[in-house]
Amino acid sequence: MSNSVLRIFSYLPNPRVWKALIAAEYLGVTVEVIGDKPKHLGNWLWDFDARELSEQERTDESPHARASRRGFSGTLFKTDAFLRTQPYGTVPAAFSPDGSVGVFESNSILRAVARSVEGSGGLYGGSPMHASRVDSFLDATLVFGREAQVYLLGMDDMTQQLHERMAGAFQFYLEGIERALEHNAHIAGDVLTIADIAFACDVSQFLRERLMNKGLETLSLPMVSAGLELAYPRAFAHLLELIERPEFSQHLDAYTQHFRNSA
Ligand SMILES: N[C@@H](CCC(=O)N[C@@H](CS)C(=O)NCC(=O)O)C(=O)O
Repeated sequence: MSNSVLRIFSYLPNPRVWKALIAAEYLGVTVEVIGDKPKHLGNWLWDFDARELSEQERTDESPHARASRRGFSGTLFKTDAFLRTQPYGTVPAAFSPDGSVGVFESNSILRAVARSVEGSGGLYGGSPMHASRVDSFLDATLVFGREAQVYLLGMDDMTQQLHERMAGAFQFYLEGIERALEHNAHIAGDVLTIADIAFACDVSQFLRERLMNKGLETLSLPMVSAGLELAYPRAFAHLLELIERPEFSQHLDAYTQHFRNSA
C-alpha cells in the first residue's frame, strides 16, 4: 500500500494537477500521479488502475469506448468503475488511496490534499469561517478557469463574442483579486492559502494566451491578458512572487518564463 494521500490520473504536464502538488509540497505529503502527454491519453484506459492500452484494445467496439467531451477529440476509453467515481469523466481525476472515493475538479482535488493533514497546515484558513472565505475565492477561480478553458480551446476558431465574454470574465475575476490584495498580503488574508495556489496555476494557464494568439491576430483582436501588468499590478506582483517560491517554481518555472521575462 503506498503512503500517498491521493492518486491522480491526468494528462501531464497539467497546471490543474500542479495545484495539488504544490499543496502537497507545503504539507510534506505524497500525491501519486499517473498519466501521459495530452496526445497520448487517448491511448489509456481511464480507471483507478489506469494503464496504456494495446492497439488491439483501442477499438470503437471496446466496452470502455466513450466520445470525448471537452479538450479531447475522438474516442476515449473510460471504465464503468471510473465513471462511477468520476461522474463527469474528466481529468484530473483523483482517488482515495483505496480507489473507493473519487474527487474531481482540480480545486476540490486541491482541497482534498489540504484536508489530508490535521489543520491543513494553515493552507485552508484558521477557522470554518476563514475556510469558507478561501472557498469563495476557489469558486471565483473556477468560474474564471471555465471561461478560460472555453476561450483557449476556441482560439483557432475565435469569434468576437467569445473574446468579449472572456474579456468580461477576466476583468471581473482580476478586479476582485486586485481589491483583495489592497488589504492583505495574500488573497484570502495575511497568509498563504490554497486560494493563492489555485490563482497562480489558473492565471498562469490563462497566460498561455500570449503564446497562442494567432486566432486573435486574424480578427485583429487584442489579447485579453494584455492589460494584466498595468491594470492589476498587485495581482501580477503577487503572481510573480508566488512563482518565485520553490514549492511553486518546481512546477511553474519553465511554464511561466514567457511572461516573467518581460516583467
Ligand atoms: N474544471 C475542471 C476541468 C477538467 C476538464 O474539463 N478536463 C477535460 C480536459 S481539459 C477532460 O477531462 N475531458 C474529458 C473528455 O473530453 O471526455 C478542473 O479544473 O478539473
